[in-house]
Amino acid sequence: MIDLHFTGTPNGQKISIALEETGLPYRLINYDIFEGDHLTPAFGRINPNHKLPAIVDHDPPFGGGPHAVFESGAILQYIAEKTGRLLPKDPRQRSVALQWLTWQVAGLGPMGGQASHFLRYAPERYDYAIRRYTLEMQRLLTVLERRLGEADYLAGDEYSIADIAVWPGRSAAGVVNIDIGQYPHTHRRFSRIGERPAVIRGRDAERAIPAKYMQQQARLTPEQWSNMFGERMHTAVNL
Ligand SMILES: N[C@@H](CCC(=O)N[C@@H](CS)C(=O)NCC(=O)O)C(=O)O
Repeated sequence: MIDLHFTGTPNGQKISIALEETGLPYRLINYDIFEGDHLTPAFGRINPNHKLPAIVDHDPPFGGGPHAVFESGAILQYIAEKTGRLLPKDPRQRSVALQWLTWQVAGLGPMGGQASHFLRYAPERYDYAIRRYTLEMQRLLTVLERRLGEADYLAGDEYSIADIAVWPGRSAAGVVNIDIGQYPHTHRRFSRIGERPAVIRGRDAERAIPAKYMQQQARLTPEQWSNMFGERMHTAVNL
């Protein structure tokens, strides 16, 4: 059994989708990050970085007791290696899959996060930051569009953890004023992925993104802001 420490965001849905896709049994443990559920010392022992998602595998393939994994890219790779699925066996395609996975977790994800922060959460308006991160996101989406214009999936012929890493972000694009419809290959490939039963289950019910995380202009109390970006988040790593 795997414990999935989760909040309903694109990063969280990457893992619920991968678990649904592979059929590994898991228990969903839902956190409210506005309320600071992720700042406890107990969660810090699972993820020293105090961010979601994280998993604890109570039956890791290498034995030795429960194993915790944090960072969505590392979790996806762990699930793929544990099950022998969602990563091509062919070494060349496997390398391509890991390149796109890394591109998402190191590029598209963080740039989208910063665009979202400056557009939706910053207490003041910083035009330079909004322009910088929005333009960088558009550039990255153009890179994605070119790839999906030449291949069915990011790794080539096979659906992999690279697609699972990229796909959930499409729901967040709207909140940073980006219309995925402007990227026709991406839109077409994403629509097909969205029809997969495991993808539908992986973002259903308690795995859905709560409306309060999707507000165009987030309204947080001072305590909620502190949990996400301020003193409470910063002191949690010292507890
Ligand atoms: N690089 C991390 C990012 C994790 C992350 O930023 N998680 C967000 C939710 S999507 C979070 O926990 N935010 C809570 C906070 O920053 O206080 C990953 O890919 O797992």
